[in-house]
Amino acid sequence: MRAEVRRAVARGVEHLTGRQQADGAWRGEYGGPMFLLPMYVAVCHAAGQAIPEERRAGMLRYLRRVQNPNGSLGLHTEDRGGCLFTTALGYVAMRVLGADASELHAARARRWIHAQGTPVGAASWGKLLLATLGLYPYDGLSPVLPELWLLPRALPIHPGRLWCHTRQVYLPMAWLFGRRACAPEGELTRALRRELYDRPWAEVPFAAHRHSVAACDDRYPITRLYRAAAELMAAYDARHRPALRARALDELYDHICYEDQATQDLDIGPVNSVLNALVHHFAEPGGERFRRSFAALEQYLQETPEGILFNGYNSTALWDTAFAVQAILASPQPAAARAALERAQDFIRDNQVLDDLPEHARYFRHPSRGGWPFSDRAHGWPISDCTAEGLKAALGLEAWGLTRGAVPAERLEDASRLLLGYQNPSGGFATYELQRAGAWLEWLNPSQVFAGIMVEHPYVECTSSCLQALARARARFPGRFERPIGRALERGARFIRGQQRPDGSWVGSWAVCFSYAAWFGVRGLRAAGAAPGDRDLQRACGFLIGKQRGDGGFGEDGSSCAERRWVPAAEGLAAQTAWALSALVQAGLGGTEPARRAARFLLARQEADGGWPREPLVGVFNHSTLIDYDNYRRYFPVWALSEYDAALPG
Ligand code: LAN
Repeated sequence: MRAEVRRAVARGVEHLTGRQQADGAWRGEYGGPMFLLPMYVAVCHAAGQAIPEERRAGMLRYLRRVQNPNGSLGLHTEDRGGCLFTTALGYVAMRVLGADASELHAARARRWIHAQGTPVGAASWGKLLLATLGLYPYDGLSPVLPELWLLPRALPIHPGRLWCHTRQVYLPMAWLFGRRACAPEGELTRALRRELYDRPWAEVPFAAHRHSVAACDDRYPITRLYRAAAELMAAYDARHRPALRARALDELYDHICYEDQATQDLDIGPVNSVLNALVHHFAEPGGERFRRSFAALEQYLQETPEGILFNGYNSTALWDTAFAVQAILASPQPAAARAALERAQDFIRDNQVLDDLPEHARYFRHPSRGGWPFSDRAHGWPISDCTAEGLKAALGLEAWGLTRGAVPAERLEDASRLLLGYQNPSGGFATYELQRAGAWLEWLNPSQVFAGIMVEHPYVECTSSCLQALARARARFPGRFERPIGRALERGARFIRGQQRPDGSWVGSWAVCFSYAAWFGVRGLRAAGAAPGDRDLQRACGFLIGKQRGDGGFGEDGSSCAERRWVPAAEGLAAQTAWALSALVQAGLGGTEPARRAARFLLARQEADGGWPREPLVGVFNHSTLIDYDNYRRYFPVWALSEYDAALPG
């Protein structure tokens, strides 16, 4: 078997290196969420930006391709039931892109929208976007008050304490809401008003639908607390003082411009990048800020065989590259890919963030110096686990002997210090920032379709990555961080153990789901010093082995994340099997039958070109939304098989 495994790894590495890009990075398709492309098209329409013919065709092709047989669009491409928020926006997008109302796909979508009760039941983000297009009146919305940004910073409900993605999305939303920003009414507006609703526009009782939500969109129902807060805010909004509103809007605009500047107009994510462009259009139509902001959206668009999609981030470059490097370094013959590793090292080195942002505290930004982002330096928002995986890859390359292009020692130290600063009092690590408010703020989540978006939470995945990186940093700089890293490892391990469920599993948050979290849980504890025979590691393996399929593979369905339990997939998947296999090996079970069977499964699934087949989406965010990590099926099997090989006796 050993020879077979080695051949598979060699072919897998060759496949990987063949897909490396000229700048040394790997980047994967990052589609999945179904609200992104329609939001982009909405902005083009509101801002009067014509979409070139070829592109319009590509976008239409994509929308039709992902449309469900029942006519709906899902919250993500594999959500077969459908979602009114995305279907309503998707329908508008189809029409803006030139589809006739009578055309088959549009007619089907419209029928489905009507069957769900029309957009009065769309989740809140959908209503707000429709409002900016004149397709839903602002008085039918739950308020997004700009004045919240003027509250004293010490208050737990100040927006500066929100999870950065939510903060950055509700920032332009509050501006649009406060301004009642609305595109001028045209022929298409009037047609869409007729098509979307079941009675004449003037007769729809929108104000009574402020909290209405169709069953398909009511995935995380708003709480009574939020409803009460929304009613209070609506009462205030009806009597707001114009001078205070104007001051609040200025404050928001200042934060929006800061975010644009800090990210070269890319903005932290796909949603605020689209919304910020919309804000600039309404603030100064055709102005320089709009031009730059709108131009930056190009970087999110991607042409694929299925049509043109809007990616969930400006790229996956750093994350993919850090993992690809570690997978190749784990292989028996990294030298076969030496040139690829050198180029990857250049990319990793050149995309570390070197400095803190000016006035970062005033703009609620955590320090950045020494961090790595998910994508690249231009984007510039460092993340705890991206910093950790970047650091691990950098240290691995240096240790393997690539010293000429290595990340300078003081920057490795900066990264280590930044990592130490990300640890929360609980011992756990969150994503971009420290926890700034209690988890109770989730009770005020207005989104209806996402969970866990209000504040930072500590995650097993992030914690594990950070512990692994810190353990390596301690070895790299003897005596330098001995005490703080020692303490951090102890506290982090306690957090990971505390998160383990009685059945030995951990719930994953950023990929599907238990196999991903097991991979991190086991590696994190090992890095913090747990021996292979550790009871919690063995419990984790017991859980995994109980889920192994007859063919040796592991497969969990995307719904596992929302349901918080292992829902078996139709078949075993390469990435998930790789995570499980690697966890077994790291816990000392590499020589056992379950590990052998998992390895066999991966060997059998490998394709002639050395890669693994495209499979259902394995990425996720906020419990509900699946997202594509297209390269996971390329490097994780190589990595796991390499570890399996190294653990084989003899
Ligand atoms: C991402 C992408 C990267 C991802 C990892 C680094 C892989 C993870 O380990 C930590 C969380 C993080 C940073 C992450 C969080 C949620 C994001 C930003 C996304 C999945 C990409 C898109 C998504 C974002 C929230 C989409 C917009 C929707 C909102 C509810 C604001």
